[in-house]
Amino acid sequence: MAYVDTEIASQPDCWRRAARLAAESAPALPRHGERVAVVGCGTSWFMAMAYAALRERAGHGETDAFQASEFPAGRRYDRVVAITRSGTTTEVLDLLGALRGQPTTLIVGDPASPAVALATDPVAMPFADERSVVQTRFATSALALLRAGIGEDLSAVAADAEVAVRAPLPVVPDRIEQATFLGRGWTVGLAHEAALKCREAATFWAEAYPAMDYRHGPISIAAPRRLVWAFGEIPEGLADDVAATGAAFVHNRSSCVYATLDRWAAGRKPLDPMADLILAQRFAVALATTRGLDPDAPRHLTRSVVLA
Ligand code: F1P
Repeated sequence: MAYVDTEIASQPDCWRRAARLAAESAPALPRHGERVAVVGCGTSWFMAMAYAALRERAGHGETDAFQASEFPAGRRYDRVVAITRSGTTTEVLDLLGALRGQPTTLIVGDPASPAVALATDPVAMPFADERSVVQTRFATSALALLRAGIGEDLSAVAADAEVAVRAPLPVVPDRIEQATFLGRGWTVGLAHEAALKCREAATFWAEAYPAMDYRHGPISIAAPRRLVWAFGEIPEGLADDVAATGAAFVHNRSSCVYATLDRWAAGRKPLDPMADLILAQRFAVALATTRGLDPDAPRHLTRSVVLA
């Protein structure tokens, strides 16, 4: 069994711990009304995107997300939140160094990492750190912590995660040759993360777009034996448009492939999109297995990118 399997399965407990940690570390998290930027690289950037959309939608204040290297130098925020599992990613360390003297929250997996000393308000989540290079539980636990920090009750979300770690997958990996993930609002970040999991764990061709943009070109890729998987709300008519291409369509709220899952969810549906992401993580690992790959050890990738 790969490390990533165990790490994926532990997400329900990790999310509950993250929610408790949010209460304990409230002074370190963004305050109501603050103008906030959230940064990270790779998976951590995608979690930043999801949190930024959720926080702003919840009315807690303007919130932007940036890949750490693309932070607009000179722009002032009340607080910058950096997400990094390793605490060693060069672009994140460089940015925290450049922001010295300003309020910075760090959500980090390794409390002994160099990022900790660079932030004014570090929040460590060693319980969610991982052995696999491919991130799963740290990313979702960081998002769980941040969601709890804007007042969301994570208990139902963690219960959805219990379903998602055990339920049958909504699609059989070996019949699929390409996947496109879609989202709207905060689930755009989840869609990017799902696609990254397929690329990292399984060297599999996967793309991600805001759902409304899908018909502006990316739909040309859709075909039989290809997959479109949407998180959260979807635009009206999208399911029909995908069906007309012959591609498989997976969606928590409208797809017949979720019929089995609904039984597992004991009538509680739809699953929270973060639990839906667990299914996509498991899909990526299943793809890797189908292709004879070790999902813990992605090609050309290390635990973090440390630049010379
Ligand atoms: C960021 C990251 C990961 C990616 C790979 C390289 O790491 O880009 O998302 O999967 O492991 O590093 P971190 O800053 O969150 O440690």
